[in-house]
Amino acid sequence: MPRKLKIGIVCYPSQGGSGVIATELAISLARRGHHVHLFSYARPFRLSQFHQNLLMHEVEVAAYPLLKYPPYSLALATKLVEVTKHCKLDIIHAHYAVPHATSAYLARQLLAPHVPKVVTTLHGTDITLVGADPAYRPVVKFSVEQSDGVTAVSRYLRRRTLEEFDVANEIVVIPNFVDTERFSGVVQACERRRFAPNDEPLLVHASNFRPVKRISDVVRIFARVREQMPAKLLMIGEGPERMMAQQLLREFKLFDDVFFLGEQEFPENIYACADVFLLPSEQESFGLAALEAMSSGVPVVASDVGGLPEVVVHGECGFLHPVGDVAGMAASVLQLLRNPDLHLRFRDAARKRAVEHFEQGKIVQQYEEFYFRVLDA
Ligand code: GMT
Repeated sequence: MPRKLKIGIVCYPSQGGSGVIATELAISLARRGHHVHLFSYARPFRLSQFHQNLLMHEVEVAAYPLLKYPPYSLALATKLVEVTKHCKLDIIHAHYAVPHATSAYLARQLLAPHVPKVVTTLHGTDITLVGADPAYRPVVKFSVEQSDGVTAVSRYLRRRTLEEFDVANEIVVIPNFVDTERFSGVVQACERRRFAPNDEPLLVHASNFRPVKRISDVVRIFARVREQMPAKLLMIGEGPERMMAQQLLREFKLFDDVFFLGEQEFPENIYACADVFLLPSEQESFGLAALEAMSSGVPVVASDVGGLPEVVVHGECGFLHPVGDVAGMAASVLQLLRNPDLHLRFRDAARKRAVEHFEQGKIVQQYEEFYFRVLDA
């Protein structure tokens, strides 16, 4: 009888990669027979139906006039204590260190001596941006070091964490994953004609439209491609830079060639129609959206930063260029669109790499084995 655990998973509910990974991990673990409890301030974006063995605990923050910023991390710690006591959780798995790792530490202190093990998964900006901020840095370092197990989503992020924080504990790399059956590139609902009435090539981008994603580069790459050939651009996601992107497209007189689709619950239906995925980020510890596109058979043109070279193999399933190299990225897009044989080879290679290295079942197994290792330590 395989060992079954009682696991708490903490995450942000947003569409961002860390919330997606945490939710898909919770669903997979529940399907494997573990009892899983998800903690967040709202129902996670990817938790769209009931799953056996999976319970959602919404953290409510009590407001009070004196408190300008209601302390979510304290309310989360309280919820973790309450559920752990009642359900005897074996593990609390915090996704994104800020503030989840700190709340998990606090909960474990309150639960002594019957304590769960705390696992923290580092996702990227919790180390490189937010965590590195002097306002949070010492507490993030402490919380990571107090974790019973620490994972990072890429070798790059493990390296950055050791460099920036000089943490004493071992950091195990467990990469992000993708459901390669769901993101297969073959779906009924592909509506290519709706976006490309004359069968124009379709470029796609997906992100939280924050400055780190360099949305203006996405627009500039598209503008250079459009100078050379017809094409359409699909923009998936929402965020602070959407208005800037729309304004820039009007200046380029390209607004009619772009579809802003907002947050998409089933991005696989969009990727199945796409020809190239663009991700010219300033920083990217992994780039989950690029992996989902690759699994759908879409070659990726991105920046050669962070963990992206661990996901996209340059010249095989996409092209990587220095941050800001809009001309180089546009040239790579045109090379793919003008050479059907090359494009087909890249499509096959992208799908093959996603299946062989990042398939959901294989990676979830690594998390399971890591839990057992932490519990038996
Ligand atoms: O930090 C963000 O911008 C959001 C964060 C998230 O919660 O999605 O993204 C990070 O985690 C993802 C999932 O592991 C990674 O795929 C992203 O590369 C990473 N973002 C950055 O490193 C900028």
